[in-house]
Amino acid sequence: MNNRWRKILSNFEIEGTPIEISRLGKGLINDTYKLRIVEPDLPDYVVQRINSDVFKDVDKMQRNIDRVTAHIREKMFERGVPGGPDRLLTFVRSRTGKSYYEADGEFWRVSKYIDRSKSRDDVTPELAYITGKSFADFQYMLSDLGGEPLDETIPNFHNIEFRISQLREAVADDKAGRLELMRPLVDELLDRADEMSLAERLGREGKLTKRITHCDTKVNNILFDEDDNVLCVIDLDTTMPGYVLSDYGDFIRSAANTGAEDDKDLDNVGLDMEIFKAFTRGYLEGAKPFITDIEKELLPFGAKLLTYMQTVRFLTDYLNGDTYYKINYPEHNYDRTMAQKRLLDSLDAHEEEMKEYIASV
Ligand code: ADP
Ligand code: GN1
Ligand code: MG
Repeated sequence: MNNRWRKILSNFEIEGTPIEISRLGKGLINDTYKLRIVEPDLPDYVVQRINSDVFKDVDKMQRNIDRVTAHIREKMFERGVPGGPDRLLTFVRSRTGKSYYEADGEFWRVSKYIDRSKSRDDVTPELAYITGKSFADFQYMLSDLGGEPLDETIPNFHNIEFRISQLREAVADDKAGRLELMRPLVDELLDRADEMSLAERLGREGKLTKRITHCDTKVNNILFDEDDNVLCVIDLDTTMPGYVLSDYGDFIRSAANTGAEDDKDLDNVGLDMEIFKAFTRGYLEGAKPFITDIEKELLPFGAKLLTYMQTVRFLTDYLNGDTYYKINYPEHNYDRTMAQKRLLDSLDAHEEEMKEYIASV
């Protein structure tokens, strides 16, 4: 462990002797590490450098997260859920008493590593079912969070009208000189702008209400134990007011794909109906206490919307010259864009089948 790490860690109330730090996860925004502690009876830690270009007000974000975790802790206590701290993110206080520390313009936070946890990038139908229940239950537990509404940690994060306006700007600027090749796709996506703005319109008309949503319901934001039980929902940075369509749709987008998010072989990519069905069944079971008819009816639209939105976001970043998402090679955002678009085509093709299934549950 070098001096730079020692200095960062010295700002947090860490128990035990840090020995080794190693990279963790595949997130596209923050940098995540595992910190190993020498003493075997003490927990390890997760150390993260928060991307403050993306999360511009870290203090507000951490206050959101503190409120969310405190509320869920209370719910678990009321329910008598065993396991306590193993079942919820626990952030370590820094010297300032807050759950993060700013040093040299960098923002850091530390949480307890959840012991014997596994995360996955793909799921079986059984896991999709319990994941659906867990994300719905996460929304349910937060449905009676009192006080001021949570802060939008990224303003307009899942507002498709805003994302479309960002694409239009990227097209106008063509900063990376990549527009010519992408023009047909840009036109095809922009032609669907109205169709995809349905939720925002319904929101304005008062027909669809915002709840507290996680807004990053990728499979790797759930931790499982060695028997494949769900331990906890993690990565709470974007937990904020939103439509349930966000959480439902982002899971289908990220997990019910027969290929990878950045698959170069587009023939691998398509909707996995088994995962779709299992997740939907779990989600609807967990959401029973609160979901309205219109929300339920809009779920297939949510799956399309989040996939469309991610296509727009990857394409925007590609046109801007890769300034937002981490990339592993120069054309990475191109591959991501094309793979998301292929998934969107597949969702379009399965629309009736999705609707029929949801109506039957
Ligand atoms: P990001 O996706 O922004 O990089 P996450 O908070 O999702 O950050 O963490 C990345 C990965 O690190 C997760 O997918 C999970 O594998 C692992 N991880 C994160 N927090 C914990 C934790 N408290 N205990 C165990 N593993 C964790
Ligand atoms: C980012 O870094 P990660 O995996 O938590 C992004 C999500 C995207 C996702 C695409 C703050 O999430 O919105 O859906 O990449 N997070 C942010 O894989 O933009
Ligand atoms: Mg994550």
